[in-house]
Amino acid sequence: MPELEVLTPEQVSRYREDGYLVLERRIPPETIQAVRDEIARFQDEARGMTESSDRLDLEDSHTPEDPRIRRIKLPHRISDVVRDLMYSDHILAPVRDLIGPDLRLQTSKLNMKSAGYGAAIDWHQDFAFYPHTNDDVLAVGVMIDDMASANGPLMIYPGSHLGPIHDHHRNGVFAGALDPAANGYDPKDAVELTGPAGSISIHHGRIVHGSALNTSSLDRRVLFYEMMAADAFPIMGAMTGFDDIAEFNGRMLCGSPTLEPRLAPVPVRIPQPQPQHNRSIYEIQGGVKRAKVTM
Ligand SMILES: O=C(O)CCC(=O)C(=O)O
Repeated sequence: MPELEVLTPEQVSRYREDGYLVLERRIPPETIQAVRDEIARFQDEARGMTESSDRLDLEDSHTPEDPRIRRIKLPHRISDVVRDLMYSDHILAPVRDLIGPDLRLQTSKLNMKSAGYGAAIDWHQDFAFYPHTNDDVLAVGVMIDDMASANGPLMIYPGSHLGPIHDHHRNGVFAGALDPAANGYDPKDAVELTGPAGSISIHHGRIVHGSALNTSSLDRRVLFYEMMAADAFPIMGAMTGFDDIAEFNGRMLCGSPTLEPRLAPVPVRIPQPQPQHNRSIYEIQGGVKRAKVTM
């Protein structure tokens, strides 16, 4: 095994077995505060808006007078703070220890899950949205607020990243959600990824995960950076943009790109055909209501 930068061999083994890790207080408090300040800027932008834009995804209950953002889309493109954090070793060093050294960005998003109404996300596997030639694919979640049972933490089924990619279709169309009961998952086996603000979670692209509505009085904002080994190439039909090789390689986070995909025997389902409204997971899952995420 190459020398590890920040993780212990035990943490690496645990990630391989369980499919997730939580690293407490990994991001400096001043950086978390800077992200909160950026969020306040976007909240001002949402005032007066009547529908979602390519920057802000609005809650169904949003009104121009009472702005409610569900998600800030691709925040690394519209916030230097979020972009600098993405390229920092706070984020990349532990990921390099797991799937490095060469990493490419899939996407970034800041899920707001605001106090009182923040939207739920149904159970799903990220790899069902963007299957790749190998599964060195993961998501880093930066906890911008303390994340506890009460405010809708991310929940996962440990070890589910070693199983199949489940059916995320409904009526012959990709619906972005799976039915946990029909696939043998018992709610008592779900684990909540909690921690103080500044902690990060890392979850495997194949792990079954979701989160409940936030009915508490505490915000639960998580900034996700989703990424993969540079030799994981999207499979045709995956929800991964591919304009051309320059744009593809322009998403490198560290290390070197390659033209030689690594082909691993991973389970794959193609997320096609796509639903009519597919601009975000909320829209895709909104077309279908299956098992709600509850504990
Ligand atoms: O914000 C969450 O709790 C879940 C995020 C997620 O799984 C997603 O956005 O794909």
